[in-house]
Amino acid sequence: MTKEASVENIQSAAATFQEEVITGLQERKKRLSPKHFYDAQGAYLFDQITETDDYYLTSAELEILQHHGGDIAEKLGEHCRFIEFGSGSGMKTKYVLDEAYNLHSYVPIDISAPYLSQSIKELKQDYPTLTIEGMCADFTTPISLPESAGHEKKVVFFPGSSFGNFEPMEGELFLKRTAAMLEKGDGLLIGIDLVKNPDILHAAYNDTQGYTAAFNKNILERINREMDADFDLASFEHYAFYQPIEKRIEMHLISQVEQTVQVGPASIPFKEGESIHTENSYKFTVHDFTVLAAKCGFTRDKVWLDTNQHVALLYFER
Ligand code: AVJ
Repeated sequence: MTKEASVENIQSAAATFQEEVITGLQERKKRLSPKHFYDAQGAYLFDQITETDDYYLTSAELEILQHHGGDIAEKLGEHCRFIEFGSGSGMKTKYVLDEAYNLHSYVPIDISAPYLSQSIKELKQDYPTLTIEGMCADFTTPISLPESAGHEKKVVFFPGSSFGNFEPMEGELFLKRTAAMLEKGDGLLIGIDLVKNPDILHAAYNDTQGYTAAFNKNILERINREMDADFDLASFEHYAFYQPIEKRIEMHLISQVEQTVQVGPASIPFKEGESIHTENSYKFTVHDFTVLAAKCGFTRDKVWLDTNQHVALLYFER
């Protein structure tokens, strides 16, 4: 990650953040994008969530990476450019990096600059000979990868069910764009959360330690910190539930009172009980996801499940 590039990215990201926040809060159904959860505090709270017993997603995917690291490395082959979207703490990647033979390079891409530089620093210590080309970017918009002179096989890694944050149309667009970034024979290694008993889903997004609630509310704290805003945190409540028709967890922040909140130049009125919709987290069946990916140019090659069959890691060939 070059210095100039990161500073530029951060400044334009700040402008986009403010614009998107105000636009979303002025809509009839108020909403904020879940990609804005991840400032330093949000990234920290998300890591706390992943360590709770209720939030099975991370441990289940780690189990798959631990048990099948060798098989996964075999799919990458030798001299692969391993590109990760939403690399976050980079914790999971180690399981793949440990098994991979002779990677050409690792390209972590994340929207959170502090998260990204921290994980690059740690990975450089653990893998001193590995070429790491970090990019601070929002992969929900079209991005171009750092140039490479060679013709290495590329594998895009999109773990952690981050794909679940896309609306159906966005997800399709993302898969089509990813396919366009790749050539025939390249790969996509993607983690999805599976449709399951709603009680398990409900518990995962309402953890008993309250980290998910704090994570959800942090988006308001972030707005207060970074914009001239006066959200009263105590007057908003975390509300998360499974919606089985759309097969998604919805997260909301519900205003407990009628109030007006100042957000930069905008006055945002709330009725008692009014919601800010902060996240959708879609769940899939292996079959449905495979059909979707096929429509976007990917052929499924391999499915790995955890022992509880809560999540799936899928390998597709372009
Ligand atoms: C990072 C999008 C996969 O949807 O489970 C965790 C985010 N939200 N708890 C998810 C999240 C509430 C997470 N993803």
